[in-house]
Amino acid sequence: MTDKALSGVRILDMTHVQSGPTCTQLLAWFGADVIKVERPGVGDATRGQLRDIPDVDSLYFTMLNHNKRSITLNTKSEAGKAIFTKLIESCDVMVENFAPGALDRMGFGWERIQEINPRMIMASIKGFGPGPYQDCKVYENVAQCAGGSASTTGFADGPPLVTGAQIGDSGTGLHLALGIVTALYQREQTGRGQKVLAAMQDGVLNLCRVKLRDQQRLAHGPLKEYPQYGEGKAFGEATPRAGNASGGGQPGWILKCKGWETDPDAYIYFITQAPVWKKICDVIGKPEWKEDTEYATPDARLNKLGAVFNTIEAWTKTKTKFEVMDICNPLDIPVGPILSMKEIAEEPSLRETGTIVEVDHPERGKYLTVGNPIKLSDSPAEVTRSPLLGEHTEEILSQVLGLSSQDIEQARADGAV
Ligand code: CAO
Repeated sequence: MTDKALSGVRILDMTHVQSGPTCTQLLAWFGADVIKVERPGVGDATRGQLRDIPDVDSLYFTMLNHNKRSITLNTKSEAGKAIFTKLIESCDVMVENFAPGALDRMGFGWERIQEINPRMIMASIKGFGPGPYQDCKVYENVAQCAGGSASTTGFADGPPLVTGAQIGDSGTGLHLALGIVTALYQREQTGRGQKVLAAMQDGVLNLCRVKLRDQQRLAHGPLKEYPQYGEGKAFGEATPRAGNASGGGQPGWILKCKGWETDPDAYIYFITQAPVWKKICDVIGKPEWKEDTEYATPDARLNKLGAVFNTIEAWTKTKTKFEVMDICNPLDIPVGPILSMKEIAEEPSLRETGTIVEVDHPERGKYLTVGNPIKLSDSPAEVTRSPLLGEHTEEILSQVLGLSSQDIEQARADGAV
């Protein structure tokens, strides 16, 4: 009897930093047994990065490694390699996001892994897929830049911008998790493992799909929903930065709300969705726009969106962002408050759904984390704390690999674990 969706699936987690750990954390939340392999005495580099409390695993680490077990293992030593081989025999999936070539240098390339366990699914995150940059080491912002996000983010008259959402790391982790469960499903029919690759550039580009759409629309005329169209500025050869314009066919913008002079997050996203235009005119005190041919249709408004939003803003500035929500939502006018991380952390409904979770850690005490954003009715995620470095070494060696206490002592004496 399984009590979680991925119960019975064992993951050999060779991931580090952010991209790979987000993937294996999701699989752990779905019930997989995730065994995180870390270098003895060192561990995942993020344990020590951006520490807020001396000598305690950082929030960076704890928030990316829930529900996992940690074994320390030197996979480059001979004794360590023997244990690693047994782990490959005992697991269903290996997940890794080492720099290109690192696994081959360790002696565990794809051919060797298949020899050891033909059912093994080997899932990798790399910065780039095959091609000129395949050997590059890559971090989040490199992927955002190479995947088309940075060139299309920011204001047209400013430099490219990276976004706060970790679309290169966590976004690619999410893509890889889908690849892994898909490969597990295919293995049900074929009995064979396979390689799964998610390149960060590809993952970012997938999330920037609408910008490649706009690149092709450019050949047929200006992008009328982009602010520069209304400003009479010419378009260049590539999709420009669109500021806060909506990515879809319904124009939107970020507008100031009451208190914006002192509160950096007193703003609202306001969408002038065509079907509710007349209601918007009434709400903002411009009923005459309803029948005015200069404003009545979406096409007529396109060359004066800036002025339209300035007028709406004159109204939103008289209300808090939550008052704007309260007035607009019953009228089906799509608006979204700019929520600060503080507001999100304190939002009771997010606590109730398990999207924000309070976790207790033996060394740091209580802290907040983001729980599983994907809710399965028959497999609810329960968030448990991240492991200490090597916390489960003995348990895994004896219970998973069946090593005797003498074998374990020997492995310690050899410096393998
Ligand atoms: N035992 C022994 N050696 C181990 C080990 C273990 N348990 N775990 C890791 N190592 C070794 C690796 O084998 C590698 O050794 P070699 O360089 O001799 O082959 C070494 O540790 C370092 O691995 P690395 O090159 O992956 O790590 P790095 O810190 O230099 O680079 C990163 C980090 C993220 C840039 C690189 O791993 C990378 O490009 N990964 C792919 C893309 C990716 O996931 N990026 C997102 C990271 S999150 O922002």
